[in-house]
Amino acid sequence: MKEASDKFKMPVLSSVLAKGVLDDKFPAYLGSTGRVASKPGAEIGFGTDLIVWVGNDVPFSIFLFNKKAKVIQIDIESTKLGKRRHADVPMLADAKKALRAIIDAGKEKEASSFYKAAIADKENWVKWQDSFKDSDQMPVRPEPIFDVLNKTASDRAIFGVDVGNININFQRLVDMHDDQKWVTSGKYATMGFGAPAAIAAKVAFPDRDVYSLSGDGGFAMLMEEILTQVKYNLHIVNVVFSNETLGYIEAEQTDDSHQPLSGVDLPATDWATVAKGMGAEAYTATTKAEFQAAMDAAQKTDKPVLIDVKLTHEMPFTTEHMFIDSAWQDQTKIDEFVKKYQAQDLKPFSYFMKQA
Ligand SMILES: Cc1cc2nc3c(=O)[nH]c(=O)nc-3n(C[C@H](O)[C@H](O)[C@H](O)COP(=O)(O)OP(=O)(O)OC[C@H]3O[C@@H](n4cnc5c(N)ncnc54)[C@H](O)[C@@H]3O)c2cc1C
Ligand SMILES: Cc1ncc(C[n+]2csc(CCOP(=O)(O)OP(=O)(O)O)c2C)c(N)n1
Ligand SMILES: [Mg+2]
Repeated sequence: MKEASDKFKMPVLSSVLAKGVLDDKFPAYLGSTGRVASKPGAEIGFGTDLIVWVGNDVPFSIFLFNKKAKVIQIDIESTKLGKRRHADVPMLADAKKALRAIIDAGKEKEASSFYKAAIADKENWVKWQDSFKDSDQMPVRPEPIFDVLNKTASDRAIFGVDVGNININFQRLVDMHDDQKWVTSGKYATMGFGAPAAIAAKVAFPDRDVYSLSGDGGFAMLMEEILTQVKYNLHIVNVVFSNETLGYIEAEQTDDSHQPLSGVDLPATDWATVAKGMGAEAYTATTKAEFQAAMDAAQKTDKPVLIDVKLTHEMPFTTEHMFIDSAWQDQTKIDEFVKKYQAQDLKPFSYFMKQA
């Protein structure tokens, strides 16, 4: 994939589940598109006029890409060809072999304005995200927490990821590299998935460092799995992001259905006490420094560990309803959006196209 991207100067998007297919730091890898996505990923999906679709079965693809784009689709199962949207050139083939043949047959391309703009758009996005790494905003933002996690997790770490805003934050803020692995409940979106997934990972790979990452709602659904971790003496670090809401749904109610919030608030809960009651080691983190101290302590024990991060109630930047482009969007809405997400330093894709 990397070779194809380099040779033909094509930016790469992946499905959410394929995060890790390339190192996140590869400049032309823009992440995913949709709601669980990066800003450049979501923009490029709509900006492209050619998609080479490699082993991808994303259910809502039709909504995430330029409907007029031409599609070359490679899939190993014939039932997948044209399943999600029309394919102009369907190829029934193994992705690796097909890409190899395409790379060998094709001529190297010069970098187009589109390619250059995509890379600049990603740089702008990464820089913007990085600007919050040492934020002392209280309650803490996700960026400082993921900065510690990125620096602490080994090159062979495994992450069991729950369902909720953790999908968005994990997608954007974890720099997958080397032999790291991760899993979430893709098509079924089953909350409560994180802790049992981490147990499965630790049993299958006992010599690797394993993390479960969950929201407070998702963790509440299967928190008794801490008992299993204690019973079988599994050294798993369970991070619970407590924002006292079913945040992913709160954001949908605000942005999609524009309704008064309904049934999303969760009571403040002391997850560290809950976990200690079950026999795990547990910590509460309200700042980056406290999270770092808890992660350091977690490296020094063989027991299961829980870290309850008291996270901001602010929702992640939405890629589905962005108002950032004054060329065609209402300035009042842009001002409101930019203020809400502290997005003053983010520029729209059209800006980078003009520069390229
Ligand atoms: C809360 C939540 C929100 C989500 N939001 C998004 C979102 O915004 N955007 C998004 O992209 N996803 C999102 N997802 C994930 C989404 O629901 C799907 O699970 C995911 O996109 C499917 O990924 P996939 O197509 O790579 O994998 P799969 O569904 O496993 O499909 C793999 C495809 O590859 C083919 N294949 C396998 N092996 C080969 C081979 N050797 N050669 C060629 N073809 C092969 C298969 O036949 C199949 O068609 C979300 C999930 C959750 C939990
Ligand atoms: C079993 C189950 N019930 C409901 C949902 C719908 N749903 C998706 S995300 C979400 C909220 C997740 O809340 P939380 O775990 O607190 O994470 P947050 O988004 O607040 O970080 C809900 C209710 C689901 N995916 N699975
Ligand atoms: Mg929550």
